[in-house]
Amino acid sequence: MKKKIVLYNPTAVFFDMPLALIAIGSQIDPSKYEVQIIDARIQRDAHARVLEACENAICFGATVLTGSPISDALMVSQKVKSKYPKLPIVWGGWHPSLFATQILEETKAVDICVKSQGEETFCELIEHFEGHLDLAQIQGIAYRDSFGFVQSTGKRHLKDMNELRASDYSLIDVEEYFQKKNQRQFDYISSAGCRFRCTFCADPFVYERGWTGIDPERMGQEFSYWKKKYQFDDINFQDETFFTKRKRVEQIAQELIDRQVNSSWAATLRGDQGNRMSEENFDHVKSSGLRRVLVGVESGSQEMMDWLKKDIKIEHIWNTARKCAERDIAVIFPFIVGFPGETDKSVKHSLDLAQKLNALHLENTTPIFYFKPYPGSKITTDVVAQGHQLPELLQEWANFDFVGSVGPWVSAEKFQMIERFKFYNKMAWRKHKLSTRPLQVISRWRLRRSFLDLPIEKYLVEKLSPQQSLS
Ligand code: B12
Ligand code: SF4
Repeated sequence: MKKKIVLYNPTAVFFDMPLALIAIGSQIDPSKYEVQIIDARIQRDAHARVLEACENAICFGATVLTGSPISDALMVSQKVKSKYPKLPIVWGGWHPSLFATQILEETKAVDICVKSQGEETFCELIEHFEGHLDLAQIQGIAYRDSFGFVQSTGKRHLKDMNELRASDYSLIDVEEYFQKKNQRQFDYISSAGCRFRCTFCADPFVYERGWTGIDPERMGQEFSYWKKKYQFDDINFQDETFFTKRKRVEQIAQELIDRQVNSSWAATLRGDQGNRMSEENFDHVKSSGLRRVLVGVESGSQEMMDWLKKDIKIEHIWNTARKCAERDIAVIFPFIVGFPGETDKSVKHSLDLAQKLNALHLENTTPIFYFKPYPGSKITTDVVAQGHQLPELLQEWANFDFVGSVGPWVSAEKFQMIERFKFYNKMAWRKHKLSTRPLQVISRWRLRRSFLDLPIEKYLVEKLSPQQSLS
């Protein structure tokens, strides 16, 4: 009988495929082990299923993001620990990558934390569970030694993704994700890490500005294979910065065309990258199916952008926006407001730019987030040095990003104004049915006059269709 490895994805509000668990699970020799992925977003009674699956398993692993997934991951790990005290419990993902030691010092429900890229580390952990390798020899982990002290091993350097086995999607029920998403959208990660240095982002800390990507030819082969099996009609690239290498992206586009994958696709693009791409480059990716890009703007103030070390000029954003609009490529332009010390003028620049980008192309969206000092970033390190208190306990981290908690850098008044702006900006610049056209007219009128008082329309719309929050 094959030995079992149980992997868990905690609850969350979107239904992206659990790429981290697929990635690590795919490295395990299927002739020796059975990998079982349980996803609390998809499967009912997920905790009960985990407890059942862990019978005779050799380890239980969970992927954990900062925020509400921590609560669920902790709860299920505690249940597993109390039913199977000898079963090793491993956490990996962004939160353990940042707080490996803190987690192990707080809870006995977790035995090992994996930091950063996890494929090779997880294989070595399996070797350890089989008695072939010492934990101290495994790079990129924290663990409790036989005296109960938390030990941390050295950094594991980024492994070339082409040397890893391809992700095996048969580890999950792909059809269930299509159903939940309400579209045959295939999630895929083609690279790990990011070369840039934005000071609000954890990536430079976790991946040390390293980057590795799968070769286009291998991607082409994978897509042909999965297309035949799953008949997807959209690919959602989850890479941090998909367009990192322009030539590579061109080759990927050509693979999609040559292999007749016949699928639209969406990915992340930086403003400077879009600015550098020629009109021909844009035509090419569009013809291969590009339907949407996500271009992080963060701020409409050049001064703020420079402070964030985005290494992007506002004119780059405009050039990218124009090239996309001309080809009917939709763009998500996320903004962040409420950085420590951010002035009202800077926030106003952001709201103005958001409105203009929306007006440029009705398929554009401009979500506005409030700055939260996510761990691992330069700004967070700086505010902590100035006395800002970060959460310490896991439960505090779990409550960290509840929507509506805006941090100390946004007053209640400013929050109210921004929320109203978000509503009217959305209503003003999206396609409407005839019945809701008056709402569009009112919203544009309000924005023109910067009149956000008495937001009756907002109240009514939100009463009739409440939004789902992220955490
Ligand atoms: C998909 C996604 C989501 C999905 C989560 C889907 C899920 N599985 O539950 C949704 C849409 C829900 C989401 C939400 C948010 N996300 Co998000 N998201 C991503 C995204 C784009 C891809 C994640 C992914 O699948 N990566 C591919 C896999 C292969 O990589 P990986 O997760 O890093 O896993 C590797 C290692 O970490 C490790 N590993 C991971 N898990 C495990 C488990 C074990 C046992 C082991 C051994 C190893 C291991 O091995 C893997 C292979 O090397 C990442 C960016 C990115 N490219 O990673 C952001 C990212 C993870 N998200 C982020 C943020 C900030 C958010 C939001 C706060 C966004 C917002 N503004 O509201 C929210 C809230 C999160 C929450 N608290 O619920 C941050 C990280 C924050 C953090 N510290 O946790 C990221 C890194 C983006 C960024 N650069 O800022 N997100
Ligand atoms: S915000 Fe995007 S581009 Fe900047 S460091 Fe993070 S992943 Fe890289």
